Amino acid sequence: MRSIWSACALLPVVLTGAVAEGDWTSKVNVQRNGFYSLDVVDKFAEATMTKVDAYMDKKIAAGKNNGCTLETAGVRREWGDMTVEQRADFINATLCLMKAPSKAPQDQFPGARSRFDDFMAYHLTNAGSLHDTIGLFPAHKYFLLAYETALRNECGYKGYHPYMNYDRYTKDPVNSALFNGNATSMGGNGAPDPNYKGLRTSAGLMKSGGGGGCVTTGPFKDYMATVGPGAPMMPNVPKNPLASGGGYNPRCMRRDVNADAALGATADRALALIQQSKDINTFYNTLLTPPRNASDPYNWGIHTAGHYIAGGDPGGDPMVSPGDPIFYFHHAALDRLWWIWQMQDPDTRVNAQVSLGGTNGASRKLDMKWLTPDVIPVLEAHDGLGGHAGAFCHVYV
Ligand SMILES: *[C@@H]1O[C@H](CO)[C@@H](O)[C@H](O)[C@H]1NC(C)=O
Ligand SMILES: *[C@@H]1O[C@H](CO)[C@@H](O)[C@H](O)[C@H]1NC(C)=O
Ligand SMILES: *[C@@H]1O[C@H](CO)[C@@H](O)[C@H](O)[C@H]1NC(C)=O
Ligand SMILES: [Cu+2]
Repeated sequence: MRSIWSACALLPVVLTGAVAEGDWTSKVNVQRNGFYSLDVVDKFAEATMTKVDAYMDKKIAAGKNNGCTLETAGVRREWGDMTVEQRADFINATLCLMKAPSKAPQDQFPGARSRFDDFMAYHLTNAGSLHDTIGLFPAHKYFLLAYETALRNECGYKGYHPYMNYDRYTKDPVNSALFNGNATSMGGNGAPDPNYKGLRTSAGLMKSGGGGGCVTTGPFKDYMATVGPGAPMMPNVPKNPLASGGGYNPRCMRRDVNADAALGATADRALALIQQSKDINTFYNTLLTPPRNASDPYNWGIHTAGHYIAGGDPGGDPMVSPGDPIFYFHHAALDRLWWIWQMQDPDTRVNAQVSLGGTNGASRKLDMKWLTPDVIPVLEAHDGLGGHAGAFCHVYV
């Protein structure tokens, strides 16, 4: 079913009656915010859903879907497509996680004071395996699932994790539903920090968007980042009392909401990444480090671009970036792009592993320690529709 919630949410469903067989929109609840028109990736993703539907029919017939169907799959939506009430529920669950007790080993991470902090602590100490060629996509998929599961099981959240469509934040991000700083946003820009001039990247300087200081508006204005820094990208981030970075280092959350960053992750770029990457190595390389192009001022690569749409500390620190809840919106967005890429040719692409640098992925296991009990073979986290006995069962719309 499709509904434009800004108009009249459930009416069309009641009135439509019979839906054509094989029509995926009868299986997945699509909500769109009329404020945003569909971009080229949204349209491509909708067209891909027909393939996904056929793929799932085959998988179900072969008894390999582990109970996952399009009807039961969790729906991960763009923040702007969620209703204001859904956003409020999500924010409440995030605030709950920020108060829930830590399960990380306190001798190693005296700085981890909450369940939210646990994810920062894990990312800090496992950055290598989370980001190498074999790990990047599946390990972040599992990390996101663990986080979403904590929101649901430990904080009563009924929905699924939102993602951000970068393209919606290229023009006026500080006035968007995501960053406008009101009570149902994910918090505003940081206060201006004259010492923050921007970020040096291999593609040139990403100029400051005018923030860089503490976030003072929205639901997370009182939140304090605790562990880290690990590799700070901002001036004047206080040092952690422990060399490991795991000590207690309470500091405000800083951000630089940056449209120039978002311009490196436009829908055109994302579509080109999906359509022009014929194999997973190309997809990985282009996502992380696109070919140098001196006439392109925003050639950051979509991965870097997404991280610096909010940047700051801890969000812009590659070791402790999950300390800004916006981290998960970015990694859900990357997971969406990977999934759309896989679904163009699921038989060969779902299990395709990056094979650069000689790391052997066949035996890799994902062990998220205090985040989630199950240690799983890495390939189970390649399959978003049935992997790990059906624990992975999501669609992005
Ligand atoms: C969020 O939590 C606050 C305080 O705990 C509560 O007043 C409010 O009703 C909750 N909002 C939603 C949408 O559940
Ligand atoms: C926050 O801003 C968004 C976007 O303008 C709006 O849809 C939403 O209703 C606002 N929330 C509150 C609590 O005012
Ligand atoms: C380089 O960037 C320019 C400006 O954005 C663009 O028009 C051109 O197509 C790019 N070249 C390549 C090879 O991607
Ligand atoms: Cu990461």
